[in-house]
Amino acid sequence: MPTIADLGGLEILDSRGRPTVLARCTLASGAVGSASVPSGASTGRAEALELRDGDPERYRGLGCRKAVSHLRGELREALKGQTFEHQCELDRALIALDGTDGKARLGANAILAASLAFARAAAEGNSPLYRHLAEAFGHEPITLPRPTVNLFSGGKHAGGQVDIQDVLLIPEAATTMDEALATVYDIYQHAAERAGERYGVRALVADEGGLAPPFPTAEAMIEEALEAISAAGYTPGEEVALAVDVASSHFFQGGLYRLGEEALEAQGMIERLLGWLDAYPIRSIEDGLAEDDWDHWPELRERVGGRALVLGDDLLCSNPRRVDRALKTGATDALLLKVNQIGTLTEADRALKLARSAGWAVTVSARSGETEDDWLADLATGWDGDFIKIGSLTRSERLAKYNRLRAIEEETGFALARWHRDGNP
Ligand code: 2PG
Ligand code: MG
Repeated sequence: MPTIADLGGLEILDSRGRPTVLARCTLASGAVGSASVPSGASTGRAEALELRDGDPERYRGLGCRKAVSHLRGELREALKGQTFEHQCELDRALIALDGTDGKARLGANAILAASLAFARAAAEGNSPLYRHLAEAFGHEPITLPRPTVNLFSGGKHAGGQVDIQDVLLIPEAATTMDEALATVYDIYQHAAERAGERYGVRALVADEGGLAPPFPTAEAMIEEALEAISAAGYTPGEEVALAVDVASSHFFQGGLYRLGEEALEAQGMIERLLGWLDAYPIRSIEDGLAEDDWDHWPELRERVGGRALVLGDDLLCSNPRRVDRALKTGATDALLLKVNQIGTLTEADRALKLARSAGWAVTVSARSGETEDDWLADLATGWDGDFIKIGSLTRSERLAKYNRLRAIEEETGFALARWHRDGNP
C-alpha cells in the first residue's frame, strides 16, 4: 500500500522556454516517481487553472514558483505519511485540499504533477506505467493508439499566418507504430522540401514542430498536405488520411467565425466544414465550432453524419460535466483528452469513461507547450486511446513520447488501434 514519504517540486522550463512544474513523489517503500506537466497556448476557457506567479519582472508573469511552493509546502505537509491504496484516493484528497471548482487555489499544474508523480512512484518497480495506469483505472488495452501527426501548423501555434491550427496526418494503412512513423517521416520530408521551394521556409517549425508556411488560405494548407502525401508515394484517403484542428474558438469574435477575409455565421462555418469533408479525405474535425457555441454543435454533428469524427477539445476541456452535456445534447462524438485541462488522473478517467459509454472515439493529446517527459505515451496506451496527438516528428519534447510508444510497442507487440464507429475493430 503506497504511503507518501515525501513530496517535492521544481520549476522547470517547457518547450517554449516557459516555466512549468515538475513534482517528485517518494513512497515509504523507497520508490520515487517524478512527472512534469505541459501547458497549452490555444486553451479552452473552461480549463482548470494553471497557477502562474503573475510577476511581470520574471518570465513575464509566467513563473511557477507559487505552484511549486504548494507542492513543497501545503501539499507535502498534508500528504506526508498518508497511505493511498488507489490513485483515486490521492486525487480526491488533492481536490479536497484545493477546495475550489477549477483548482484555482493550489493550481492544476501543481495538482496534476502530484497526481502523476504518485502514479509513477506506485508503478515503480512493480509494472510499466502503461500497465499500472490500465490496472488502476480498469482498462484492458490490446492496441497502441494510432498517431495523428501534425504536418502543418497555423493559428496560435504559428503566429496566425493561417487561421486554422493544425492539419494532421493519419497513417491509416499502417498496422504498427514503426510503420506509421516511417510513413509520416516520408511525407513530412516531402512537405518540407515543397515548402522550401514554394515559400522559402523549409526549416521553420511551429510550437508542435509542424511546418508553418504562409499559406494563403486554410484550403491551400489542406490541399498541400494532400500533395505532400502523393509526392511521398502514398494514396490520400486510402493509405494516409487527414485530421484538422480548426481551433475555431480562437477566431470566433463577436458571434462570427473570422476565417481569412470572411466573417461567417455558425451556419456558414458548418457549410464550410461540410465542404471540406466533400472535397478532402478528412477523418476528424476538432473544434469545428467555438467552445461556447453549444447551440450549433449538435447540428454540426448531425450533418457530418458519421463521415468524420466531431472532436471536442476547447468545447469539452476533458471535463466530465461538459462531456456529459455534450453527450446529452449530441454535440460531439469524440473526446480530445488532455489531463491538464482538468487536473487529476481520476477526473480525466471519468471524462474518458463517459465518452466511451456513448461509443465515442478518444484522442489522447499533448499540449503545445510540452516537456521531455513521456508519460503521455503510457497514458494513451494504458487507457486504450484510439488516437494520440503529440505533434510532429520533430522537437525532442514530441519525440520523447513517440520513442516511448516505440518502446511500448516492442515490449507488448500491440498493433495500432483501428477505430470503427460501431466499436468492432
Ligand atoms: C490543441 C492543443 C494541442 P494547445 O488545441 O489541441 O495541439 O493545443 O495545447 O495550445 O491547447
Ligand atoms: Mg485543439
